[in-house]
Amino acid sequence: MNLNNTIALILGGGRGTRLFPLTKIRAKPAVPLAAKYRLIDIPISNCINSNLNRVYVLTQFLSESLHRHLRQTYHFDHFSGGFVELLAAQQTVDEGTDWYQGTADAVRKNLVHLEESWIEHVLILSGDQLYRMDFREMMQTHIDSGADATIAGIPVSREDASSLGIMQVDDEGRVRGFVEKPQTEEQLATVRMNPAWIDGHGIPSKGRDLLASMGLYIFNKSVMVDLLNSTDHEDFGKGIFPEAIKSHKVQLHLFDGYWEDIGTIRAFYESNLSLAGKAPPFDIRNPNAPIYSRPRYLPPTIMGDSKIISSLIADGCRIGDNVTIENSVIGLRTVIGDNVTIKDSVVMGADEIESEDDAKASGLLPVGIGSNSHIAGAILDKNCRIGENVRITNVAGHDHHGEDGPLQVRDGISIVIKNAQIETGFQA
Ligand code: ADQ
Ligand code: ADP
Repeated sequence: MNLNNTIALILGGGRGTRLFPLTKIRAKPAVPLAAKYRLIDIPISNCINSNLNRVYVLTQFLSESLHRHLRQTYHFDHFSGGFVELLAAQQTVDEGTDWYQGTADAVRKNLVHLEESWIEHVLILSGDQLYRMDFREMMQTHIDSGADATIAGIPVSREDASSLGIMQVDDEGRVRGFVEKPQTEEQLATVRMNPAWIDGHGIPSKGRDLLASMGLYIFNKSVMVDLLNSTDHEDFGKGIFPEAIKSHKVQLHLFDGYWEDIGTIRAFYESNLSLAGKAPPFDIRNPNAPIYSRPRYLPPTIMGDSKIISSLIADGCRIGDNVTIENSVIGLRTVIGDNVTIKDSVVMGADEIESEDDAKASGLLPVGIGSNSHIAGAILDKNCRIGENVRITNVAGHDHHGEDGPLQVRDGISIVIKNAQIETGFQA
């Protein structure tokens, strides 16, 4: 199976409110992930590892940093015809009327890019999920079943169902019912599966009797264009997909690997930390399907007499003496002073290695985490300047705190926003 007549459209994010404040000053696809990647590297790597190298990324605004990241990371031999290109709803971050109203609207506004006749299939992907999938297998399901559209689905239990689209399929795997984010038992009852069907397809159901949409679709191009042009649905999940199962043949592609939607602060935080454990559910070291990112030529991390337990440490860091880093993700170029404790935290690092002269000239605290500080249950966005003797542990037990300011709390997680400074001695 090859994907020579397929184009991938990656939905790079709406207003990004669920990942706020990480998306306050950057496009969602550019959010750093797993110490050295960005969210967008996951779906693009899946495409490349599936031999699919024609990719558009749909995003709300043309972010210079995202553009640079894509340009510097993904270039192909020009004889291959491959490209990864950004299609932005508008050119600036000012709010305006040109925002994509939803996922379907985003694709509808870019149909002009799909006109070339070699494009027969369109693969629609989400930009905020952590998983590894060979899309050639999904295409095989699509072709074998003769479907107009194929959707990837994964068995889930009741607890996970309310934030996902839930499908019901017939014996042949054709999708017959669908409810987007069911909230009530009555709604669930209309799409519940017989677990024996899931077991019968080689996937142990283990109490999971619901099939969730992973938000990944293959469409025959003409079908998708018709659906978009003949309706005004703004979203795939809420509008286009329910419409498609009524009027067309939509097939399930069953998947059972690791798959996480990381579109909320808590999911993003937990997925990052899960990668740092002894047996991570998602293997970033898989040599057969690597995750690609921008080559950076950084120096190795230098560490003093310190202790690291179950953590990811990226290149270019400087870590002092008597530091304890536990169950944490430490991003590129992070600087950590002496006697610092970092626990259950995601530290994104810095965009540049700051020289002492630059630090002095800036009149600000140096980039990094000052000596004797204690960070727990936190996300520190890039280029943070954390003073000495700072404690960020959310002692007050806030769940949601602050809409502005350098330190905010979301889903119980303290977040120091990008480029923020936290003064020496500060405690929260
Ligand atoms: P959600 O993830 O809630 O559910 P949605 O908000 O439409 O659906 O987001 C899908 C993807 O599109 C995300 O990557 C998001 O960032 C991006 N996106 C959203 N609005 C966008 C816009 N205006 N422009 C560009 N990109 C945009 C969907 C399905 C469910 C399914 C889950 C699986 O609707 O049925 O179960 O995905 O995660
Ligand atoms: P993020 O998207 O994570 O917030 P950016 O990619 O915008 O971060 O990087 C922030 C800063 O990093 C840029 O404003 C720029 O100063 C610097 N930078 C990173 N890579 C480059 C590069 N290749 N060329 C120039 N500046 C760069």
